[in-house]
Amino acid sequence: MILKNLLFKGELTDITIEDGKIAAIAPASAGTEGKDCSGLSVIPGLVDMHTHGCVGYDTMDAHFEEMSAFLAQNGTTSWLPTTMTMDYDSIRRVTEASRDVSGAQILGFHMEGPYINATRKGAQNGKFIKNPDLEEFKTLDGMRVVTIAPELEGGMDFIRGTDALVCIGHTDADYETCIEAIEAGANCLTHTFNAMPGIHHRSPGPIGAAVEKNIYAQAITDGLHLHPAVVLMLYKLFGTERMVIISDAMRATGLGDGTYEFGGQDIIVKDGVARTLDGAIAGSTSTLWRCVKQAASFGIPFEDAVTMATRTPADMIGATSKGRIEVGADADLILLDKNLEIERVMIAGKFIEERDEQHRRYLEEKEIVRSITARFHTTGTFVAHEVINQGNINTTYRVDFRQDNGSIKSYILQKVNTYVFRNPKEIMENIRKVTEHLRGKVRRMNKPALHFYATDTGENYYIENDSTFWRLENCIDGIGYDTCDSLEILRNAGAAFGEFQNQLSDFDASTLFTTIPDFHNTVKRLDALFAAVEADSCGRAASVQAEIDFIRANRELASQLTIMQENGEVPLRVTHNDTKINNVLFSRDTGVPLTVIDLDTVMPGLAMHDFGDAVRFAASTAREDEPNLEKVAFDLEKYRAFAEGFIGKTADALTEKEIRTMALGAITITIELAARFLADYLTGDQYFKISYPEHNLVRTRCQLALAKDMLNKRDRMEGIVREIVASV
Ligand code: GN1
Ligand code: MG
Repeated sequence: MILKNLLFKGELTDITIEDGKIAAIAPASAGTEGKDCSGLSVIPGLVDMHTHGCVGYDTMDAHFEEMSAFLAQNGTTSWLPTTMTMDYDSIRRVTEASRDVSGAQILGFHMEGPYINATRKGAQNGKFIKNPDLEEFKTLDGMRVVTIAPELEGGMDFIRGTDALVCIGHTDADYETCIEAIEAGANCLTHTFNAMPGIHHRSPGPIGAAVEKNIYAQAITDGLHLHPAVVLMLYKLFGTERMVIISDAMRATGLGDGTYEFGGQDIIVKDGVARTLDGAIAGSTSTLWRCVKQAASFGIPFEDAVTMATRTPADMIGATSKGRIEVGADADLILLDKNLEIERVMIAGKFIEERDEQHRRYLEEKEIVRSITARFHTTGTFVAHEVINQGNINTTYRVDFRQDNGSIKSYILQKVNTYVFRNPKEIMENIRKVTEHLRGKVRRMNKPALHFYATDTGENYYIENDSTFWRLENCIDGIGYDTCDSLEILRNAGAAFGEFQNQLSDFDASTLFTTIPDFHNTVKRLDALFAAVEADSCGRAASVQAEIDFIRANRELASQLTIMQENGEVPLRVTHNDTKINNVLFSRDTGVPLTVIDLDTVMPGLAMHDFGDAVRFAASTAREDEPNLEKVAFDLEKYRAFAEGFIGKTADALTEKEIRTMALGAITITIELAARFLADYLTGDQYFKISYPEHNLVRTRCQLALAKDMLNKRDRMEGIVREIVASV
């Protein structure tokens, strides 16, 4: 794309953009097509390294879409969502939230507290203040900047030890301490003058140290936090190379006066000024763009004010493709009219209007989620939702509700796939019985129990317009693994599924509905594949001959367990039937398994299938849909670890035949799943969710590669089970 007739540094020129980057800044040759910008001037998109919120949202809400959209409209094209002094879990949630936004790009996070000085807390919540803790900080993914008070115990070691950029702020440190902190690696002052000692002629304080050592200085130039003369003074002291304009904006930005929550406290905004109940100024309600214009109005040349909100912060945080208009930089641009009003904004080569589609879809989805969730008995007020990319069948969201005390309570909302689950009410009936059966046992173990919420009419589901089927369950705070290299965790996962089976051993299987008939009837699954090959409704069969041949060649082997079950040689038990390791949630603190989730397919089944499906997934060296088959192998060490956990729990209950066919269960279920993926590919991808057209084929090939490796290792797989049984 070429933007033509832009005023750049006082001259008319064209800017060529390729792959989201600036490819040329020069008049394009005559006759080349482009978008005429008829003399609009261009500056880089703004970079806000210190901002908390806007349009009713705060970084601590851990939902960035709305904020990013508003920021982009106001010229901020990238930012560091800045966290407040709060408890560790709340801050961690922020770092784990989705950064896939349609507007201003998220370059990482800025953590403002809790490692700050209580006497200079400003609007931070004193309740959560503590000394710097490097080990804790390291667990927070994506923290690019941290504000700390260096005088706190452990402050200097923290500065020396961290890779993040350290800003000195909310501090009572004197000049000498700040010099030491800067020598240890601190490189910036946080909202200079605010929440720190000022300059005294015998006590130059943090600012004296910062000037002497030539580090960066953030300044809130909204006209409220600093007197205009002080803004000019900082400009003269630090210059465009070192002074960074920030907004420090809070959630009222873009909205009117009123009472707002900020870091777990009430903030009152009156005439655009935000204050805590004690009267401390609590962040600004200005956009960064307004701060730039204010700074210019105080006498700083406009270009310099722009630099201090673009290139300087970008350089400071090491985002050197941001905040500049030069060849190779990201095409983050603001087009201004003659009165310096924002006309258009571009992020990574796309005008934000083109990104509106993503935002519009988000808002639509949000409205659906909000209105459906309202049907269930929840507490608090709806904040936002996030799509959870988990599972190949249902659509899953996390829905967050703010509670009266400011904390967030999350729920899991699911839209059940009624193509796959033809009778979802029966599933919910099964789940009700199973969770009730489990609840008492689980409580005795002091573990969280799954719970589905009721609607006003008392059902544990809600059907919208006779068509979509929804349910809401509690969100258990735990970690799930899509891949896992830790043998310890695998062993624990095996134990969790084994335990699950044990807990259901006294459950009356005859009370369960069969939610998907013949779910793991491998004979029928392969028949269905061959019927799909025969029909070839999408004309894809010819291209997958090798895969079909392999499955055909192993048809007999893969049918053995189904036939044994039909002959009564192995017993039906109440099984989970979908034992991917990501269906076990582990405690974040102790790593112990908390609960087994996804109970949709709890039905009578074979223990070998639960075991087999789990190792198929967890003992593979690659993801289930790895396209590069060289990466796909069956890892016997992982297999052993899982088997130790699973068999350790179930050996007593299992029959001799079951134990002997555990390894066969793994091979069977892997071939069966390959056949299911392939049948879905041949019939037009109606069953499994796909992310790209060939996804089911890629999954098929990956499963077959895994099955081949299992076949080669079958003797050892069987040997390992025998060894484990002998030792328990
Ligand atoms: C499906 O929804 P999810 O991802 O938990 C499927 C399983 C497959 C699995 C493969 C009801 O499970 O049988 O093994 O994909 N569930 C159903 O990833 O078909
Ligand atoms: Mg499932």
